Amino acid sequence: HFLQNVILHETFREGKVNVNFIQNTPELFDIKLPQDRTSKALNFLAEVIVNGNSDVKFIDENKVFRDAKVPKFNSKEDYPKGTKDLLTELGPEKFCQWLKDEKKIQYTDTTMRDAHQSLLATRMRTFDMLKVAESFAKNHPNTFSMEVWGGATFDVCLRFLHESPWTRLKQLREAVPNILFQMLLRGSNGVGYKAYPDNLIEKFVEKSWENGVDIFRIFDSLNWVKAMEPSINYVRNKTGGIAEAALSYTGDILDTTQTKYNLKYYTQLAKDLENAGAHMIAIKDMAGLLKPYAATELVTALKDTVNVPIHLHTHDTSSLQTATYLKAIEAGVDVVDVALGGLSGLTSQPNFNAVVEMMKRHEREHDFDMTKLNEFSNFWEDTREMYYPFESGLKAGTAEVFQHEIPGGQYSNLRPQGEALGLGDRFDEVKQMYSKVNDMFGEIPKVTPSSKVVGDMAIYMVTNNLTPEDVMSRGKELSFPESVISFFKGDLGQPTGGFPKELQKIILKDKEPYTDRPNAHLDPIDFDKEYKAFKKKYQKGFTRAIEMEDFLSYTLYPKVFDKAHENYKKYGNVALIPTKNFFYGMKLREETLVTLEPGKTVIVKLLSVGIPNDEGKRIVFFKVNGENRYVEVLDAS
Ligand code: 3PY
Ligand code: ZN
Repeated sequence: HFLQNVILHETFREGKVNVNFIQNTPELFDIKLPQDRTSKALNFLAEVIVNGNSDVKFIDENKVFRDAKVPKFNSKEDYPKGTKDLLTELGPEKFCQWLKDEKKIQYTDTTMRDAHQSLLATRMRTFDMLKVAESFAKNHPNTFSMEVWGGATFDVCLRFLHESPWTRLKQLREAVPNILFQMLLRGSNGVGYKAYPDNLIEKFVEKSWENGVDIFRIFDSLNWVKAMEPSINYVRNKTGGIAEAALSYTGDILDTTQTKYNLKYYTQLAKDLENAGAHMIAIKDMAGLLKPYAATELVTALKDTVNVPIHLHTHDTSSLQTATYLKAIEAGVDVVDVALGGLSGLTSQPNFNAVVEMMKRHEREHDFDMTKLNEFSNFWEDTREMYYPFESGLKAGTAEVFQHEIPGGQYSNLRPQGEALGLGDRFDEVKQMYSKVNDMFGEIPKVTPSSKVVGDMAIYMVTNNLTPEDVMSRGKELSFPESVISFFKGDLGQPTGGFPKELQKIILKDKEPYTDRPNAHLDPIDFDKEYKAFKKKYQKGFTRAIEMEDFLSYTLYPKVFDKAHENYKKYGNVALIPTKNFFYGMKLREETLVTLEPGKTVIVKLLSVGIPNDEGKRIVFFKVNGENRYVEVLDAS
């Protein structure tokens, strides 16, 4: 262990060792016999068996899970060439020219990011993704890109799944070396909910690229070009990847009574983003509001306005959006976002499998082996069963979305957020209030984090039985949610046309708003100093050398990182625990396989769970590879 401490020490790794190294480095002698990985995995299993997984709010004891089958592939065979190889060969500019010239419609598969973010509260675990990643890469190298990272997945991965999002990215990249990977970046808000220092976003972009991201879909929750520009530049200057800037679509361009978000607004925005350096433009229809005939107009106009490829993203909340895709494809859109059948539809993306069928014998058809593609849909349908506590409860498409405009990713969160505050029966009111708040705020695009501000205000008003008129007349006496105050101060940037002045005064009281970039008010990160301090604090709990990536996780989410780190020290790498056991523990006499590293799999069988002793602890007995082991767990009930 002394040797391990030496080898892992940063001074040693950087080759800066001198004769005083051992003498001046007392932490090298901090030798605690670490618990082995099997014991840590047993600690975790025993904890969930006795106390449950705190993230699972109810358990259906009768639930039977099906075995999700991984579609066949040849693990010995080389990967077929895909878009990632093409990007490496051509570089971003020529690659985008190739894409524009390509007649076949291209597909982005969002299954591993937006689909589960929008259907299962972002809880999909790396374990299940890794099961099929290689098979997908080998069976469907025709896929344009896979959205696998960013948005809410970063936060949820650390906070609820206790995994490192970076490890997820690295492992997926290894399993899928041939297809482009895509992430969703909230511009100056990174993968968080507030503005971060510019140099943090810059480092984040650089590291994301190094670990496997190729396409950065950059958006700003107020469509503020100034807020997207720095991220576009970081992608251009620090990576060999593609800067895809997004227009967040709101309103309805066909409705001539709506004058704010009309065709001219979007074409101008696209032009500005192209001028800011975007390699591609995305229409980010986060709520699924772009209707079929509007898609014809918008895509046609964008094609006439900019020279870069157009990528269309939508959510099928209304169940109408496949028609939108057909119209967009006929108008010349280059790529559309789809999710594998089993995780598609409703608040997720349109169905990959069905869209490919729709396009058969169309002049822009792109060939996919349907039998195989359907097997992947089945894999996710079966896998999804294990995530049932995180389902949103929405059972059918809803045309109401055209009124309330709640984004797909938020919809599945807003109901539980309301329920937690006792508004379970008043979700209809929350949805209506959401739309009224949008009007009060002067009609803003609603996408993370601006959507959260509108949601918080709606919930606040419903909880306190306030009407918009009440807010205007009695607002001076009210204390508004933190996120709302922060928004009106300018912390998320400036909305088109500015803030509604009267409401801004009511909400801010005597606080002064600002009108420049919120990032300008933040001190840059002192990487040298802060990274060093971070390493000193956290290295001990790590069985590998700490990396800049860990520091970035910590800087974005300090408390969440700290908790995940505590968890790691106790339970080791819980990403290795099979999903069924991760959420629900084990039944008596159940056997499960835990692969601790390639080639090292242990067979764990649950033998018995004892009654609590005087200290309230239960003894959980396992058989591990034929040997008896036990763990003591405090029963928290
Ligand atoms: C996110 O920011 O996570 C989104 O998915 C926005 O649509
Ligand atoms: Zn989305």
